[in-house]
Amino acid sequence: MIVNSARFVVSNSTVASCPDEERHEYAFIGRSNVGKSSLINMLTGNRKLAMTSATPGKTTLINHFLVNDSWYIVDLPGYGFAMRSKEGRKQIDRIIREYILHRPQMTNLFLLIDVRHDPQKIDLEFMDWLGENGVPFSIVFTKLDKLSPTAGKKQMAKYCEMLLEKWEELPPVFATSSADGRGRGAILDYIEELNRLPVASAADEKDVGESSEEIDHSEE
Ligand SMILES: Nc1nc2c(ncn2[C@@H]2O[C@H](COP(=O)(O)OP(=O)(O)OP(=O)(O)O)[C@@H](O)[C@H]2O)c(=O)[nH]1
Ligand SMILES: [Mg+2]
Repeated sequence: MIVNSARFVVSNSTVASCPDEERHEYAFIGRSNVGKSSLINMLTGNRKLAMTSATPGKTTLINHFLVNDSWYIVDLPGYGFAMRSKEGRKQIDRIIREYILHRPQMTNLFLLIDVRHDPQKIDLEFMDWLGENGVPFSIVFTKLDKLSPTAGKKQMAKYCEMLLEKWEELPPVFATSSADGRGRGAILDYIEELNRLPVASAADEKDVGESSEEIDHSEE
């Protein structure tokens, strides 16, 4: 897919105030500093679209960007940022949870994992929570440019093997770098494919029965 245009539309702290339109949207989530905003800029070809920062905790709201005047990319705050106050973390977790569970037009959630790190409890628990709630998601390894090709492949294989110990099958997996653009075509093609499906609406929203567990920061 060719991206002809991408523009910022709105930031919100509650899902209820998000754009009320039947458009596909794709959200990007993961630990603080994993590279969500950078990936969005890489996908849209606009380095200034989503705000990025070397300091974790930059994105604190639900940010909608309209692409090709037809579908949305959503930049979400990162979870697991230890420097936030307990109240601040709770607030962010609430925003994330509500958005994910109550946004039927969110066609797919891209869960970002820094390829350099071994599996982290907080990400694994987050994936379990997505599974329990029937949320469609894909795994996006980020910052591949920071490892040699061999080390990157090895690290991803190790991660996937570990997931397969518990999961019957893997969700789609993408290898990316916002620095050199790898993975861009694969993600955009995947989005293009999903854009052909009808947009889900509140009427066919599954009764997901929100699990009451909060995202656990105890090891942060
Ligand atoms: N080398 C390299 N650096 C990256 C890549 N992606 C992100 N970064 C850097 O990682 C830092 C964090 O990137 P962001 O895109 O702001 O991360 P985020 O996940 O949006 O962070 P929060 O909004 O704070 O949750 C920045 O310094 C980026 O330049 C990548 O693919 N390669
Ligand atoms: Mg960000």
